[in-house]
Amino acid sequence: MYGLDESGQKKGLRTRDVCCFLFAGVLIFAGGVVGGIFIGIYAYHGGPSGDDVTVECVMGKDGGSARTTQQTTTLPVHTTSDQSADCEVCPRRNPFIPQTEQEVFAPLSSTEMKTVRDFLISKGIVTDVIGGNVTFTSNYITGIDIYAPPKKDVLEYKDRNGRFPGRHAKAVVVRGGASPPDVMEFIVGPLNGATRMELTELSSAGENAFTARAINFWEIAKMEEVLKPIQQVLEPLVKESFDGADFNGGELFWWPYNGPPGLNHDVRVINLNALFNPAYVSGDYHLLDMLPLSLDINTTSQTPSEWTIYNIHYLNQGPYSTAQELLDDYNAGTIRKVKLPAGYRDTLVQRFTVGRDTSRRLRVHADMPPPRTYEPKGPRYTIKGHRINWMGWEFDITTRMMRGPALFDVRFQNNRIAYEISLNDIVLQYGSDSFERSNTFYTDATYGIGYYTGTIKGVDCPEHGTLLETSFYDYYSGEAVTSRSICVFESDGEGPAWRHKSNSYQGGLRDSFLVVRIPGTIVNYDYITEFHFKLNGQLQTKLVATGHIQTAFWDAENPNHGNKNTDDSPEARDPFGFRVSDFAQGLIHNHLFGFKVDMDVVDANNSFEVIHLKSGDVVDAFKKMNPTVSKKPDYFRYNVTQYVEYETVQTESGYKANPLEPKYWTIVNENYRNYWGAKRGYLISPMATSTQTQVDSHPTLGAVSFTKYNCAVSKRKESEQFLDSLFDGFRLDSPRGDFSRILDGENIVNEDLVAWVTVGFVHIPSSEDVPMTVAVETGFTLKPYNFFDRTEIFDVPQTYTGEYGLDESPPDFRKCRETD
Ligand SMILES: *[C@@H]1O[C@H](CO)[C@@H](O)[C@H](O)[C@H]1NC(C)=O
Ligand SMILES: *[C@@H]1O[C@H](CO)[C@@H](O)[C@H](O)[C@H]1NC(C)=O
Ligand SMILES: *[C@@H]1O[C@H](CO)[C@@H](O)[C@H](O)[C@H]1NC(C)=O
Ligand SMILES: *[C@@H]1O[C@H](CO)[C@@H](O)[C@H](O)[C@H]1NC(C)=O
Ligand SMILES: [Cu+2]
Repeated sequence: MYGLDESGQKKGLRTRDVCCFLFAGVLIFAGGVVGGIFIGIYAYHGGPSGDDVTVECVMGKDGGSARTTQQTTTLPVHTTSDQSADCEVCPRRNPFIPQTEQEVFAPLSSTEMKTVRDFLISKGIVTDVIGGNVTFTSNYITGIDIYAPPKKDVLEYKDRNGRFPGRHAKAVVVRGGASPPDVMEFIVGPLNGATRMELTELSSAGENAFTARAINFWEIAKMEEVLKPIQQVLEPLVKESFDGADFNGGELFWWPYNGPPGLNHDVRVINLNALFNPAYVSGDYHLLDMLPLSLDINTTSQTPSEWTIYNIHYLNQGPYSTAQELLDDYNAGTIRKVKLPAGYRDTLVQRFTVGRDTSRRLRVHADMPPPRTYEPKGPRYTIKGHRINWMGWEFDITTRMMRGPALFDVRFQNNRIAYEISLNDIVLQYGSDSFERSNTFYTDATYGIGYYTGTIKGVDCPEHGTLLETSFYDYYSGEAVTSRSICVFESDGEGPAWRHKSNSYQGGLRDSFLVVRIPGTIVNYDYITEFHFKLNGQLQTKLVATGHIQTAFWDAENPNHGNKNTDDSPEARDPFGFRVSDFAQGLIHNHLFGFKVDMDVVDANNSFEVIHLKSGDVVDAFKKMNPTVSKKPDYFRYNVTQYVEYETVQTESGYKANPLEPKYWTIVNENYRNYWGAKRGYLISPMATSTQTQVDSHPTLGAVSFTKYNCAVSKRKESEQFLDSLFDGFRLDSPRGDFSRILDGENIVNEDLVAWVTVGFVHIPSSEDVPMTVAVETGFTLKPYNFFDRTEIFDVPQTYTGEYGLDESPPDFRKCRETD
């Protein structure tokens, strides 16, 4: 297609550089002559800034001939880019269907959040104080989310044309003015005004202590104030140690989100860690330059003047109860010191910047646009509010600021598969050889997972995607923040969903699937939640992590590193990870993502069947099904075989993924059988995943005990809405959301079941995590398992030629220009 200039003359293969020539040469062998010429011409032109050549839909008015040209001619055609502008823009079918009735699950609107806030004010639960006027004795809202009404009411409405159950909200309220002060969650609803709004308390007064609330910036601002005298005392130390930087000069900052260093729920002790953070002025935290100065601050009292500061550590040396004691030792030279080189601070921005490295030459052809996909006839999905229909699939999508994205009422081919598939929490547990980072622990739902603020154009969502609205409550302004952060698009699988090529026929189906993607940021990390709806009834839920890692100060002289003359490179690593920069170590940690998967296979009357994959004695293979088989049948050549054992799990149970003992976790409905008599079911299949790798005695495990299982199944209850509590991260010694409250031995045969699925990965950062961790993913797939009578994919046009069937090709289309 490329290779001739306007006069029809073949361009010579001239090279700008040897590298490019060699690359072209390789491609000539690999890709054939056309590819080679293409590369040659490209090299000659020096990229697309030269004459653009294209054959893309030359004949705009008559798509047919453009198609013929592309398919039949091997002769390169040269047109100008102006001609491609002539060609028609792809028709954009409007996916939206007018939304007439209210939705149960869609994210709350700004008006609804205002309704909730006004209502809580009118009830005297909070005051209308906001922003800078909030104090530690204020009662105020920190979060408002859409809340699902009782399932039976929703099903009555959705399945049997019953009454609209109303839209409901859940509010998280910090009650500094209560006695005792506490944190509470309230349900408010219905918001639609049909009946009187009601208030339901999810906990009793005082049940969730005030000390269990999330850290917010009022507390941070007060801590910064209280720290001023200490900063004053330490000025000579920090200036000498940290390349002349000083807190008071605005060059040093404190990182407040290390998690709770104390186990005691009665007190609130926050660990602060000094860091360089030039981005602080814009409210960002860059955690690649943590410094070895740290302290604990007891913020239990509601009167900041009563806060105490202690456990001051410098290079792991301490604890000092006052800054002066540390300074005295420092000045006396009785402790180890660190001295960053002069000019180090000038390199900070360059250390975390992810702007392109302009000192590097671009890779060959990197200035050409990469491949892209488009929809020749517009989207094949329709959207009504937040309910989406695509190729037999139908579901509601929503997001919640505390817990993140959720699907509700998921159906395929008119069968309900799941009532809810929702992210519930993201857990991170770190390890470090430092006072300040060894305790780092997060349950992200404590702070909120779903603060979505829109997509990055050109990165998050393909141009043909459709964006849907999300919302969260901004407790500083007291108002909702809405953004279009849910990206819906059809993806070209670019390969076979299935294929077969035999002597008598060949056929296949080029895969395509629907993606719902919600990208978000939680301080340093970015988490992208994705749902992939497949043509054959599979539904994949994925969590993708990218962003900046958290580090600890790399202390090159750390005495715990031992003998440097060993071959264990103690100058580059210690038991908690690798050095990744001059003074930074990437810390070992895990990411665990907990989901609620409320399966309704056909209906809500389900059982959990585990299929155990076994290998062993032939007689054993028969034992469970038929105990009378006592001798290996003669027709078995070997006395060992692989086989399966079916187990209907009787009571609530949890399992770990273990490749050495493979299991199929299936949710089945014994009242509905496929044509062959098997219980219709769905399989819960984790992607590559880690498990909870901490020993059970790890102090954080009580707060996140759900992570002990990759798949746990319980009987569904309205009172068991989420897999953990928002507040346990701050009361490690007495968690109230322990998973044993859910797995408490109830019958799970022929019941409404919830599978609590936890997947994740262990992260031992390496130098390639700086400055940016490139996307890693995990997740799980729900797969039809005896749900249909045969492969559920032959009701879409496919490619087929040969005997036994109808010759067919995918739907025809006119070449067109991608929608702008
Ligand atoms: C705080 O309250 C004062 C007095 O009511 C008001 O003028 C001011 O705007 C408030 N500030 C904020 C940030 O809400
Ligand atoms: C923290 O402060 C509270 C209240 O001021 C006090 O009762 C408690 O003993 C302190 N705890 C520690 C560990 O300092
Ligand atoms: C299978 O047979 C072999 C030889 O006959 C014997 O050594 C072995 O123990 C048998 N294995 C089992 C699982 O029965
Ligand atoms: C669920 O199915 C079982 C087995 O058919 C039946 O006995 C039971 O009544 C059903 N439960 C409900 C709530 O429909
Ligand atoms: Cu990580």
